[in-house]
Amino acid sequence: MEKKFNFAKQIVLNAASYIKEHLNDQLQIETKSSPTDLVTQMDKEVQDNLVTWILEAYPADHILAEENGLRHSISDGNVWVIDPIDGTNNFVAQKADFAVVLAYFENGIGQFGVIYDVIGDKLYHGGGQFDVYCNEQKLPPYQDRPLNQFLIASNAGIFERNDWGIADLAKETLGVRVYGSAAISFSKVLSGQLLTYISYICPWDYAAASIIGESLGYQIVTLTGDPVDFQTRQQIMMVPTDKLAEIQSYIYERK
Ligand code: 2AM
Ligand code: CA
Repeated sequence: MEKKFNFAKQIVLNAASYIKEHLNDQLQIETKSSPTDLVTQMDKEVQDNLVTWILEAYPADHILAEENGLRHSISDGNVWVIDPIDGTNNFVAQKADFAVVLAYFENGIGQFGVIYDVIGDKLYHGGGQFDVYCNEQKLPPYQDRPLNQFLIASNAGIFERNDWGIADLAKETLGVRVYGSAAISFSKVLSGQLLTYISYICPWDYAAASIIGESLGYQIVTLTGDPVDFQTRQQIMMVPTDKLAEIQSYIYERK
């Protein structure tokens, strides 16, 4: 597994080098499910590169990835989960605060995750049998403190509408942050800078963070407290297991 883990880190860094080399290329931007759900040729090219490298090295493995309808179930065999660019709108509008994300499962069991904040040059990696690091720095497990000493992050719409009482929860904290990339937000939870990240996202957005987070005392659950399905877009939160009950006490169903 160590060889596969090192390979994963290397191809994520290679994908990021490709993005940096082409950072000033003209972007061909298309919309997908909504006017704010964007994809560019870079998302597709980076994903194609990652898929090619993985299948050249491991021809019997399978892929679940955001673009081009690659939808293998994580519970069936050796499965790589790819988000080539997480935070595409940040990539398009800011050329910063986006990530390359890779997770690896064997028959549904998460083996490791890799999240690379490309412009911030921070590689978060680990989970399963591997310790969790940001670059060369080992990350400690969740350290508890009161709600009013933490920031939280969510997607802007959930906060704006107070969906599920999330704005009410935010009032009990130091405040809410909106970063526009699930992976960047999760990385700030993993490094203890945020208590939780609450959003409406897809399996490739949360797979790596769920594997890495489990090693540090976090879990990703739906806002109803159920396990995530790794198939559909769901309203989810990454929370410290120690704080799950307290956070859930603020959450209620509301549109
Ligand atoms: P993406 O950039 O890979 O699409 C933005 O709030 C965050 O939500 C990003 O991490 C974005 O991932 C994710 N997201 C998932 N599904 C989305 C959708 N349909 N529209 C916009 N953002 C989406
Ligand atoms: Ca993406």
